[in-house]
Amino acid sequence: MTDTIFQKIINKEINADIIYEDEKSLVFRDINPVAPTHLLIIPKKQIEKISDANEEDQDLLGHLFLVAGKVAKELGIENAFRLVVNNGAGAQQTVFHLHIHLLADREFTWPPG
Ligand code: DGP
Repeated sequence: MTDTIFQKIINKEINADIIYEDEKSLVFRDINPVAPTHLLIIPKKQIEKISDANEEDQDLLGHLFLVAGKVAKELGIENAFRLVVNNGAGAQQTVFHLHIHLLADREFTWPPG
């Protein structure tokens, strides 16, 4: 399996604006932001998409959400942010390493586009 661009960021083979890192996860700014604050929260474990996760990933997936809340607090955006996970090409997933988009600092509408 060839490494995705996110695996290269995890391996520090290419640069990213890293906001947070621990043994299980990494958070960095999206290179193509759709909001003034647009972060990507990723597991270091290679999981292509959320529908490929299984029971053994339960703690890891919970961890990613806790990291989202923690980083949001650190940035002072904890009262208004949106988390998005695109699953599969039909849902606009382009990088096949599971990631949660964290968007903030703009107006949001519902339903999302
Ligand atoms: P998605 O469409 O859900 O697969 O989102 C992938 C996101 O990854 C997209 O918003 C752009 C971002 N992205 C792609 N390549 C890079 C990169 O090399 N660096 C960073 N920081 N973000 C990237």
